Amino acid sequence: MRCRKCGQKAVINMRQHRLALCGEHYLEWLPQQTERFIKKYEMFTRYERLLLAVSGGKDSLALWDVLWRLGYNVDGLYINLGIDGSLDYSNQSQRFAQQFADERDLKLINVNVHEQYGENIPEIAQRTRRGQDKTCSICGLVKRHIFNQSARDGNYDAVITAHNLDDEAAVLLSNSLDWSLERLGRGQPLLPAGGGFVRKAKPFCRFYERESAAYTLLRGIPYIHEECPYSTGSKQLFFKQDLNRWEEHMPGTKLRFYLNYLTALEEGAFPQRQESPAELDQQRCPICGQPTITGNTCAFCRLFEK
Ligand code: Q46
Ligand code: ZN
Ligand code: ZN
Repeated sequence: MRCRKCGQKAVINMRQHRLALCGEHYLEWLPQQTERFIKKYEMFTRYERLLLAVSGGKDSLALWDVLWRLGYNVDGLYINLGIDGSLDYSNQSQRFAQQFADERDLKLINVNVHEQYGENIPEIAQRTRRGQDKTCSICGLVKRHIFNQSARDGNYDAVITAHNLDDEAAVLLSNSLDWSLERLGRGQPLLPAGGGFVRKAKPFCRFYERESAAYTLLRGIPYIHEECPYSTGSKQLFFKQDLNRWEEHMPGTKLRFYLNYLTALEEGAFPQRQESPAELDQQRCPICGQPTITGNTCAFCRLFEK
């Protein structure tokens, strides 16, 4: 397989685009495409302050590297969840994130869930006696809360996550199987700010997982290779494996599934929230001040009330 641009040996073949590239041209292509998506979905500009959720894994470090090289003003946020497993998972991933930031003189904000709230994720899950998928839903809730809070405290213009196409397609499949119209109504690559929520963007949403992994490897960025021990056997992983099987036989399936969904979203196929920003502003948690759907104590504060 040869690089389409220079004819040298290709290191990656993206069958969904019918495009093979050598290392040098791939390292040019991925940032160019990222810039294209940022502009297409009007995510953010170089004049804004951005906060990126950094996990120490390949996607978030690749995205941080790309945004930094493209000249965006982006700080990182690492949330130490207190997940140890056999590999001291959280502390190890924090070290990779910190090393990345130090080497480029970038700012990384560290939040330790146990130090801040008195319990880490496995302890909360144990106290509330949740199963594995529920541990992930608690973890997601805690991460979203801290992420939004940190962005508001630091006056950031937008928060960024490194969700890739495999993540988005798996969530889409899960929500489609559940016919969860409310969730299907908010799967855009850009969610505007409103009612106490900071603008949220996903610049990697159109890249396959193997593409961000290839970028990290070609750039020689050290990252945590182990997956979180709670991800094994999760529903999300199950959907990803199925989608990969379909992709193998029908290249482009994941991309088509996601892009056609975005078109359907734009055409109004799913209900959008009707409240105005002013109405949403009324709906704040009396304990933490963050937005809630009901206007009562938010799910995060309820988790710690119990
Ligand atoms: S970190 Fe948290 Fe993930 Fe681990 S506990 Fe589940 S949600 S799998 S992205
Ligand atoms: Zn080339
Ligand atoms: Zn609250």
